[in-house]
Amino acid sequence: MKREISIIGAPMDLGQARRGVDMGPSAIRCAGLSERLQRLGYEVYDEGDIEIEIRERAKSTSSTHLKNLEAVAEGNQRLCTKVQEVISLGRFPLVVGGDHSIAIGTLAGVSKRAENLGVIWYDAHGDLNTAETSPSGNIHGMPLAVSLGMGHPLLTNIGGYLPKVKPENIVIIGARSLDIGEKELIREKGIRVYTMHEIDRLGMTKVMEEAISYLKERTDHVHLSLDLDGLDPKEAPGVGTPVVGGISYRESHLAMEMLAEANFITSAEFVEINPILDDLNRTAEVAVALVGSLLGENLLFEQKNLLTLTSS
Ligand code: B3U
Ligand code: MN
Ligand code: MN
Repeated sequence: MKREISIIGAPMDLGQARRGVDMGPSAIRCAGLSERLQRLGYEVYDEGDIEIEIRERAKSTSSTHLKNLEAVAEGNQRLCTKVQEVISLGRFPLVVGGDHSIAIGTLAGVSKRAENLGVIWYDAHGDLNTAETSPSGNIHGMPLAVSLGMGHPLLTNIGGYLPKVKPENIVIIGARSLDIGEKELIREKGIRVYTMHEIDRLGMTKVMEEAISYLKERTDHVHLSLDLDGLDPKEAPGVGTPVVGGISYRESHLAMEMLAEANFITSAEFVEINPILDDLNRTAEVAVALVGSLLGENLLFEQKNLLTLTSS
């Protein structure tokens, strides 16, 4: 049984305004990502970083208020191609960012093989803005809407088809900063959301049990898109848009361990790690620890089998 993982770095910072998140892939490598996975017994291939234009050269030429639109679209097209290549080799794509606009390319890459792609969006935000509803023009606040087929065609058409995901196949976990337009879209499309209120009320165990059984019923592949700002900024301070009152480190590990036990995640990305804003390299270290749990560290401890990472 193949247990191969490809790490793909996406040093994207053009989807938002703060400097430094392009160093996320480097920070997460420094925190020992590949060694951690090797220790779990996986065959790890580091694919290096995809090419992203630097901010100084990424002038937006079109009339839109979406910041760095063309350069964000080009980088995401390259990411999509890379993810598809990795999948065709039978490997698990693990994308490390970079701001959350890279989910546009990752989802375009992973959804091609799926009839019904499921997405777990672990985030303080909904990332469901369109050009019309975005308060900032920052594309990192839009990738989930783009994946639903809503937004600028340069973004929605990446990979050559749309939409990438159906609203009923999405579960958002950890939301606590949703814009008005995002709330309307969530209601209109019937997107399942577990806000901090539900996490407090039900507990993470119940939230994950529900999310897992909901997605198991209706999807054939499930992608985890984990924005480190889903966690509380006390525990993951190195993010560009921290929001107080977040998911704890322990709840996050529990969530990842439950996903490992369910053995149905077929791709993942960890985004928004900004080492310039971090407390030493703590947030990248948290990310690496969570990747370990997602990929079965606790199962090994309990002497169960390592995940198969079937890609079919
Ligand atoms: N919803 C706001 C803020 C935001 C979204 N994602 C992040 N921040 N990280 C926006 O700009 O769309
Ligand atoms: Mn996000
Ligand atoms: Mn966020």
